[in-house]
Amino acid sequence: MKTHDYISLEERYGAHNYRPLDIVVRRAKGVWVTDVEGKKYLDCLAAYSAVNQGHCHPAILKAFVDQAKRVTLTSRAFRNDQLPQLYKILHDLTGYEMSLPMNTGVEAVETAVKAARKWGYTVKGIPENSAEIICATDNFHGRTTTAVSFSTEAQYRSGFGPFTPGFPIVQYGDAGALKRAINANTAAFLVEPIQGEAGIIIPPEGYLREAARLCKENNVLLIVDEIQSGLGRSGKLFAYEYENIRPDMVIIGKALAGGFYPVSAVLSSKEILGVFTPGDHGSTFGGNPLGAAVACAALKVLVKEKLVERSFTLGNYFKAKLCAMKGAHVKEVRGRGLWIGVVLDREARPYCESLMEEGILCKETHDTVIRFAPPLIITKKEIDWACGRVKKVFHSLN
Ligand code: IF1
Repeated sequence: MKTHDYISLEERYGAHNYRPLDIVVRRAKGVWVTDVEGKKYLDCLAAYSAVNQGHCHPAILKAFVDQAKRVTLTSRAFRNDQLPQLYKILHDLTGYEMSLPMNTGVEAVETAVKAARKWGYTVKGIPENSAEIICATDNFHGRTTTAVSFSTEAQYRSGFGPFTPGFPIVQYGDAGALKRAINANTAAFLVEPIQGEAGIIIPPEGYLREAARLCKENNVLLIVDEIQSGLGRSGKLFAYEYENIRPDMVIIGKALAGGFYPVSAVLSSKEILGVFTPGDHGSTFGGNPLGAAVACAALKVLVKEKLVERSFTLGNYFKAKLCAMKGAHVKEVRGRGLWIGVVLDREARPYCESLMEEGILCKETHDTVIRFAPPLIITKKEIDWACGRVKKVFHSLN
């Protein structure tokens, strides 16, 4: 079968909730992806940061295969020998006392929401059914009905109501707005330290620090969604480190299992995660031995290959080279680490299509932003190669 055969099958039998670029991937290794025609591409999306360690990383692959041969799923009705090791690695790496494993990112978001609400009722003393969790404009926390209940993007909500109540919205980046929204029923503030889907938006300097201070002052939990920004993408282990804060809860996912498996988690303290008692919350697959073994291996790769440091250094290098291409339609280049948004004064989709023709895979966000977020194992030489192609595309579309 050729590219168009796969596409027509997919269009005929699959729901149309995506409009992908017309490349059909057959295999991938490291930063390189090969389509069914045998053409090679440099991946500058890294599955929205789920493959920070690079595609099919050999060490993670080995852990995956070895564990798959032993035991894959026990359910949480029984214990398994991999999950405790994941707990320990997460604790040692992040300093958080405890964690709670889930599968997809949005499930971990839901977990954090439930923990914050229950903490609000049982610890803070908020009257029943009136806890509020403040969220920010232009947030992206996933696609469940609760997550879209606090979205401000019309398309993500339209047709999906009624919505879950209890999520007031404040302007992202405006600490004064947060201050005004906090009241006696506020259990938490949920925020992305850098907004990915909104277009790689870095909040004003001091915003997160002030938010953390306001939360502390008012006995409100600060929940940071690091599902996309975390685990090295921003050039730090967590993007919140840029403001030297310590959130009460951190939500991680995506790169936690290096793209092999959906593994997410909420990191927090004994006090906060201690609100859950047996039966309160759970998941058939959350904390399964296959996912836990893969996540352990993926975190070890992150440390061993110094991917956080690589992201910081190579991100600055890549960003500087892209900055030098500012011109007629390229208005701004922003980002942290290997997470870079190139802002155009027109539609980014044709640029992504031309880049694909040139062998570079990336994805537009919010119409006018091209995002570059390659696996963190990318080399300087590969960045140079990519920049040559990007320059050519920018010139040809001028
Ligand atoms: C899609 C975006 C990226 C996330 C943050 C939670 C989740 C995500 C900060 C939910 C997921 C996704 C999902 C994916 C596209 C992707 C995305 F453009 F939509 F925003 F990465 F930029 N918090 N992000 O970024 O995690 O449940 O999906 O595991 O197609 O919806 P999930």
